[in-house]
Formats: sequence, C-alpha cells, structure tokens
Amino acid sequence: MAHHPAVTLIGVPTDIGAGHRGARLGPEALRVAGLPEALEARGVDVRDLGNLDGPRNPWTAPVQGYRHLDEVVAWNHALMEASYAELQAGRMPIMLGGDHCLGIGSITAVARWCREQGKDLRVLWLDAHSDFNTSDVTPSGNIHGMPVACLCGLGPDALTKLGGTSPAIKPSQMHQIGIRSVDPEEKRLIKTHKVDVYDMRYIDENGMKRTVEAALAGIDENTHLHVSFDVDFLDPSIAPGVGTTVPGGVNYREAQLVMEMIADSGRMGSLDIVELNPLLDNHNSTAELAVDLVESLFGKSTLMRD
Ligand code: EXY
Ligand code: MN
Ligand code: MN
Ligand code: MN
Repeated sequence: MAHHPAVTLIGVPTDIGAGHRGARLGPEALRVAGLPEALEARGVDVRDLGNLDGPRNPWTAPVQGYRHLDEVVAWNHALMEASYAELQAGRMPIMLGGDHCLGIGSITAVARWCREQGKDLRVLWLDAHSDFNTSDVTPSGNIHGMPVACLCGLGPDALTKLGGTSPAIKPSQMHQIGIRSVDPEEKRLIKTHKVDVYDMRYIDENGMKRTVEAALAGIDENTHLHVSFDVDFLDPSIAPGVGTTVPGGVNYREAQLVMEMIADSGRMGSLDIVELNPLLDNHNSTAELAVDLVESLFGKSTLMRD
C-alpha cells in the first residue's frame, strides 16, 4: 500500500454561501457514510478535529450583491486558521463542507503555506460551475458562486485579503473540470482572466483521461495539488444530494478515473469536499458515493491494480 500523509478532517458546517439550507449537515453525513473509517482502512493516520464554529445562517436577502457577507468572512477566517495550522503540523487538511464559499478560506491558507514553503500550488476545481461571479454580475448574490473570483483577487477586500496578501492565487494556478453551468458575465470574466477550463464538451470530445492529463500537465515533485471537489461535479442521476444539480455531469467511471489519476500523481496535499446537502439526498447515497471517490483519491483502485 502506498504511503499516505496523515490527514485531519475539518468539519465546516455552513450553508451561509448557498441558496438552499442543508449543506451545514454535510460534515455529519460524510462521517455517517464512513469517511474516517474508509481512510483508516487505506492505512491513513486520521484525526477528526470535529466541526468549526461560526455564525448562524441569518437567511436574509443580498446586500449590494452579497448575501451574508459578514458571516461568510467569519467562517472563512476560522477555516483559514484551522487549515493553516494543520499544514504547519505536517498534516493534510480535508475540509468537510459545507458550501463552496469555504474554498476561500481553505485555499487562502494553502496558498500562504505554499508561498512560505516555496511550493508550487495548483488547484483542481471539480465542479459543474466556475464559481467566478462578482457582486456586479451575480444572478443570486450567493457567495458560493464567487470563491474562484475572490481567490483571484476579484471581490470584497474582506474576502480577497483574508490572508493579508491579495490575490491568494493567479488564475493560471486554477484548473477546472466538469464545468457546464456558467452565467453570461461570468463567462466573460473567466475568459478575460484565462482560467483553464475543461468543460463537459471538452470531456465528451477528448475523454476524461486526456482531460486530467491536460489539467495536471507540468506538475512535479514540488507541486502541491489542492483538490476542491464540489459534489455537483457528478451527474445528478448518481449524486442527487446537492442544491445546485446540473444535468449532463460526470458519470461514475469518469469520476473514478479522475480520482485514480490524482492519486497516481502522488501530489494531492489538501482537499475540500463541498456542497453535499443531506436534506436533498436519497438515504445518504450521495455521501456514500463521495466517500467511495475519496477512497480512490487515496489509492483504492476499483480495478486489478492493487
Ligand atoms: N452561478 C450561479 C450563481 O452564482 O448563483 C450558481 C452557483 C452555484 C455554485 C455552486 C456550488 O458550485
Ligand atoms: Mn462550486
Ligand atoms: Mn457547483
Ligand atoms: Mn496553469
């Protein structure tokens, strides 16, 4: 069995950035689906930090293009500190979300740590959405549609400068797979900033193997790969337990292949699992699928390669 780094599970029970409530229950659903035990069975040293604490969801309307901005800042600040502390301790943080706004705190911490260590950060963003909206163009005000823009320096100071320096990452460090729902102005922004996007059409035409090869091209032993896994990356027929399902997503075998290829790279240093909403799920089946895929991220092959 391959050697794995020690991991720390950080529960981030928030739906503060989403348009549905219920993702706050995601961390517990992932635990009930057996995530800690599955990692231990892979030979991983697992520590579960429990859940972070933060402000409740006020469930109010957007103000100047942002819903719940103060609460999003508070949650992400707490997560940034917790995640950075685990990286400093030599452990791989795994964020149990929670909605995707938590990618701001999570990746801001990873970016800081990589800068200090002289490591090259690359982010693999597995998602149906590009999450590159700004307050000017967002159709919803929901901040889970904005984390990539914030990380690239577009957004309110409180989020773009969460870690002090802004931007946390350059768009060239961001590589997105599975994209199939982008708002019109958001599309203009990702083109202007040249985010590397492998949309579903690209996957249809080239296959998942070539897609992942392209997204991982050029990595080496100095690369820290952060994987941000939004469960709505998956087709809704296999993953109904998310608030923002989009048809035409990644199927089971394609998803396994992505995870197996990331595992083969040996470079994953941090992971977000986000947007799981147990209130919309079918008997926790989406959580169980997420656990199955995380096992593959840690080298459990479904084929004859073990
Ligand atoms: N683009 C839409 C918006 O900004 O409201 C939907 C965003 C959904 C974001 C999900 C979690 O990845
Ligand atoms: Mn997302
Ligand atoms: Mn999404
Ligand atoms: Mn690049």
